[in-house]
Amino acid sequence: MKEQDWKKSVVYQIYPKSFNDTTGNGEGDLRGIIDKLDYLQFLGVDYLWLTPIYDSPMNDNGYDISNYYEINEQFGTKADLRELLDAAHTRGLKVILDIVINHTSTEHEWFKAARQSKESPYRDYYFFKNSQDGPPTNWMSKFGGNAWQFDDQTEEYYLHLFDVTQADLNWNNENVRKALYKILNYWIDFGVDGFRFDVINLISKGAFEDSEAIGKEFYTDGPRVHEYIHEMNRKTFGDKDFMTVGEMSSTTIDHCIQYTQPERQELHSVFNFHHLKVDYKDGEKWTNQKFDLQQLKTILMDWQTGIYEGGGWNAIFWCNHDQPRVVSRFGTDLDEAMRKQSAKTLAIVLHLLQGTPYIYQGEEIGMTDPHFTSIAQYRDVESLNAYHSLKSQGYDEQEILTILGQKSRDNSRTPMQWSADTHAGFTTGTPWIDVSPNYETINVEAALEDQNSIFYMYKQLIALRHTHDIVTYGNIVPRYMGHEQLFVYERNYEGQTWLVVANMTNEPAKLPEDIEREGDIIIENGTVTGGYLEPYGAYVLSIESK
Ligand code: TEU
Repeated sequence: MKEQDWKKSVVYQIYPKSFNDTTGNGEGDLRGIIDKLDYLQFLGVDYLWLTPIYDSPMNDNGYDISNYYEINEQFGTKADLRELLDAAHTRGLKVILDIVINHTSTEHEWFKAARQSKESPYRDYYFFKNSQDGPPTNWMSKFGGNAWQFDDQTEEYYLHLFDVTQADLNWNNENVRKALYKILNYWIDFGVDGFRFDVINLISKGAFEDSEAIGKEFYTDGPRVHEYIHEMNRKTFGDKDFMTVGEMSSTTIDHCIQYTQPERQELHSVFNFHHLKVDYKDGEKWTNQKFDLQQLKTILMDWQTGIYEGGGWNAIFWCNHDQPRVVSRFGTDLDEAMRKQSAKTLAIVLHLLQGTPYIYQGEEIGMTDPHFTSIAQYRDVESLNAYHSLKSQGYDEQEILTILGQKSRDNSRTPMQWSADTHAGFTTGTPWIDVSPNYETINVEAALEDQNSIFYMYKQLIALRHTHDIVTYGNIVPRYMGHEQLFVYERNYEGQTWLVVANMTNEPAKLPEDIEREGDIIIENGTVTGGYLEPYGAYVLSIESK
């Protein structure tokens, strides 16, 4: 395994269910990942993050774990995972497992025991509360509805911040923490190289009181969250050659500095999602609104400068398995030439930022939203709940499909497009979710054959991070933040300056009179004519430091 500073690494996220199927059952599997390791090594990434592959009833596609020690047979076996780890390590790739320890499936043995009786030793593993006049609090689940479910076996409510089949664990109970650390150490001893911690900033619940909103203030970055994460660090991965990233729901820059300052021994890096809510109308996800570029630039730069100056570490990303495809969201997929141009510019803007970049499967070939036309094509529990909620609010079918078409998590969960063969070469069976109809032109095979493809832009950007310390260690200076089309920033390191200039719109953008135009060209994606940078054009210059 190549030894290199994890801060110079790039992570590739795999959603195994949609990556590559080798059994013909229409769902991706671990052996399918093994078959594509040469492709991932050629792309140049360093880590592979697999979303959950443990035993699960799959109500939330694996984020509802029923046994942390077993691999869901739909993905394969522990022997397959062992072979995957060995084959990845042989190629200099490392593997991160997704670990969901804010909640378990209600099919987990702990929960089944807990709901048997109020005297169960597992009762206090969860939040069961007696309440005579309805749910204990008015908190809302992130998947819709109240966050408390009445359990008629013992006539009490239990807390579920997500789906009703995902019961929140009580981290205040030391036995819960000990049992979870045992799980982490099992997978560390198995040989994995890192963890992605699902909604880890929600594990410390404070008071249980009614909220003016949906209740986030009582459990987001909760009162003991840093204490718990530090303890987890010390009891499991802290002193190992291991990389961790925490998914932080609705968090703050200050907390993320605390989560990632090395001396605090908590996590290596964190994801936040504020930049991916700039197309939410009045903060509401299930709306159809064009994104606000100024907001996007401001949020990204606030987090870049804030975390950098605070000595923390960002995970930087456009897409994941919960988000729409970035080229459809912040670029354009309406015109083939502009799809390629905008996808490359989005890659340039992200990969030259400070932090660890994440590439979500298919992003490297500019996969788009599938633009489903029927609710029957959707699979995601969050999206189906939203459909019924919007229906009950009186929205008509087409309005709802437009909103889902823009925001649904299924947008990124359609099968990986490997070739122009049937089902995009993903499966010889019937895929669990429809393949995007553009697979015959947008696929890995075509991308590898086209030296000007989006794929080779990603490959070039990954290589730049590996070979130029300025990308990893440079500071970041926002420029021309008021420009309505351009996204411009500098990176500075040891007397060197890189200037990133990107036109984030489908119209030519007038360059500021005083912007630097002379320098060594690092990347060129588009031309400047008469002082205008072409639509979705971008360039990166190495210029004299001021
Ligand atoms: O997602 C956390 C989360 O807040 C999600 O609701 C996500 O931000 C939202 O869907 C975006 O609109 C994590 C996992 O990534 C997600 O797949 C799981 O469903 C969720 O936790 C529960 O485990």
